[in-house]
Amino acid sequence: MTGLFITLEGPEGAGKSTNREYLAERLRAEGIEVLLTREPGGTPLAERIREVLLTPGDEQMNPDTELLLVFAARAQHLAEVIRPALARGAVVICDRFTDSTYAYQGGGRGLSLERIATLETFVQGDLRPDLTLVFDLPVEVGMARATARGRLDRFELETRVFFEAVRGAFLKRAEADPARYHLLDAAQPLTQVQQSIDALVPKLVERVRG
Ligand code: T5A
Repeated sequence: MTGLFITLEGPEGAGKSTNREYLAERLRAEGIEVLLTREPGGTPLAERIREVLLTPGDEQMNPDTELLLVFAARAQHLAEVIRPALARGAVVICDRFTDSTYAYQGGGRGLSLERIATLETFVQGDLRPDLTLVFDLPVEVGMARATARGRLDRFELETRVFFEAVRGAFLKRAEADPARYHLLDAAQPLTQVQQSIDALVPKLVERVRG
């Protein structure tokens, strides 16, 4: 038995954390086992790596260091949490995954996409999400939401140019593979975003029940 691997992606403040709970509750209401997790993080060790990645510091982090830390956390998360949950047939909903690496380290930092793809295969083998919801919104709207929430993390301190590149990378990936990606207009009021999620639920339930 294999479960279903769903990832939520998009720029800062797009509503991924808010809506992951919403989607999980909708599936649980159908009697489906859902494991809700996030990246970077998802295990105690990976959460420690998350702290390193998100905490601003005096020493500038080298982009290659950042890339390797993201995949180090992912290797732990896959081994300890994601693969076991999928193996027992659960739906895994993960707030960010490797699309964020392509968008932030590839689009934002300008690292080689081929190098990211090599690490992706090294760490994940052939495991890829079954469905990726991309929460898309203008950079200024997302940043206003993130800023309203309080202190900014190391990524949120980046420039507008960086975030435009991140957004563009997500959109490019979504356009290239419409079978896997589902684009949501995250600038809409929350009730409308959640109506779009509701519309996906029957098909997901059908997929899980096979
Ligand atoms: N990263 C991650 C990499 O660089 N490489 C990688 O490989 C990975 C996996 C993680 C950081 O790590 C980077 C990317 C990130 O910078 P994070 O905290 O997990 O950081 O991700 P963030 O995007 O920073 O999380 P946010 O919490 O900022 O964004 P969310 O989760 O998209 O947004 P959410 O749900 O918290 O909502 C933000 C605010 O907006 C409101 C919410 O109530 C909340 O206050 N909101 C809305 N308001 C109006 N209308 C709506 N439709 C709304 N939806 C939400």
